[in-house]
Amino acid sequence: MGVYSKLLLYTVSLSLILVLVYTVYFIKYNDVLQQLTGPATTVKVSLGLQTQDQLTINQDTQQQPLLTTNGYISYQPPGNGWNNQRIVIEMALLFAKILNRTLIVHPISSHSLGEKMERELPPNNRFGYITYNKMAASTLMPLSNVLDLKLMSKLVPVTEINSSHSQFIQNYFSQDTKWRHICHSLGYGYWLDRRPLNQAEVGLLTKQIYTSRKDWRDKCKEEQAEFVLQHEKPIIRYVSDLANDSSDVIYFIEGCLFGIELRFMEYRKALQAREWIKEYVHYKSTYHQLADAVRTKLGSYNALHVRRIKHISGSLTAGHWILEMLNNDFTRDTPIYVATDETNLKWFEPLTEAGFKLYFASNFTDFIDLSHVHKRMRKDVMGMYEQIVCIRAELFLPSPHSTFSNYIMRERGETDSKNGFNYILHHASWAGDNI
Ligand SMILES: Nc1nc2c(ncn2[C@@H]2O[C@H](COP(=O)(O)OP(=O)(O)O)[C@@H](O)[C@H]2O)c(=O)[nH]1
Ligand SMILES: [Mg+2]
Repeated sequence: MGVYSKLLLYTVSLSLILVLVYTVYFIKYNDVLQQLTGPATTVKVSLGLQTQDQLTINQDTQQQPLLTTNGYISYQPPGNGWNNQRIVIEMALLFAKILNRTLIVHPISSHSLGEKMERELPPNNRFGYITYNKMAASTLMPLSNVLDLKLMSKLVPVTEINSSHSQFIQNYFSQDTKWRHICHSLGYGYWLDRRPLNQAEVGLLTKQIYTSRKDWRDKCKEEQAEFVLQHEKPIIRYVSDLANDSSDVIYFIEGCLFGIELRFMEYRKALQAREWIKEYVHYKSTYHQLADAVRTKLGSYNALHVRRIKHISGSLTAGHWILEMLNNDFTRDTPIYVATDETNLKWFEPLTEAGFKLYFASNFTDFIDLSHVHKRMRKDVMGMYEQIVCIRAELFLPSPHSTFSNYIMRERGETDSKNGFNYILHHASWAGDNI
């Protein structure tokens, strides 16, 4: 081989190696590259978080142009049970969508660990969000392990935080970033999507019914004076007032997005908000595993959610559940899946003695492997699987006042009562329903 041929061969080989190295590098760091080229650069500021703390879930850049957003929306997670945390995420998603901001989501925490930590706090400081802030990242679970964030990011750009909340807060305080803190509680009022535009809408506004939740007044204390000054008339805050807010981050403090009501002036907008939640907040497909196994093993089945521990439904007797089942067409020859937080399954013996065939998560342990889940999170995660079992049952009976049950009912397509506390199933409602 001549000198020139050798040189040509070397050059071609070198180019091939360079292309290979670049491809490997590109695949490996694609996330980081996307983060640099994604919404984080289209918003006004970068939060400057470390890449290991933050994961940006971008839209599919091939199919859709990147959204340009006005900044970020985030929230103090409320701690407590998973469904309390889910509701906060859903509300933050609506705010992000309406205000065209990027949503920053946080990991989820264990209910039982939160309760244990709460007992160690002074009695006047026992809030889920305070325990949440004390939790190490190792006990928290990334939200992307639970919800399909790729799907959610088709509605708004989503940035996922995987650090502890105190780390997140520490990072942002070190940044030269403008934050707006908001606290608004159902104890003092509600949210409306915008201010009235005409007389008819002013009329609609003045007729609004609002029942203050006194038990929510331990949050957003600074609203108290305003509430008293306006003779306990509800404080209405308007989402549209935030549209021109120049803050880089709008942050809901004290876990206050839990329990809020967001009312819409127009019916079609309320419906749309509900559709956004229905379409873009989904469990990851793996969470259907238990429901598939239950269906294969039991065929057609009915389901109960029996909430027992430290909950108002815990006072319901076994006799109550038997009566409820009889009054709601549950038959003795249709198997019944019981989702419950009760660990003493002997409690259900009267139901079995009454002739009902009951099945529990413990009958399906072969189908679910939770060994990779933090011990403290296992009950919460099992509950997620069980919610889907209940959603897919023929008939379902809920525990009253449980956000766990309410989610199941909402996903089964049940509707709210017209008046009263219709935020129970849907936190987004139409102002016309509230008169
Ligand atoms: N595995 C399982 N856990 C449950 C069940 N019901 C309640 N839990 C546990 O109790 C917590 C309930 O909190 P949450 O989901 O906010 O619902 P709520 O308190 O009933 O409104 C969950 O996070 C679970 O840890 C259930 O049927 N199965
Ligand atoms: Mg709860």
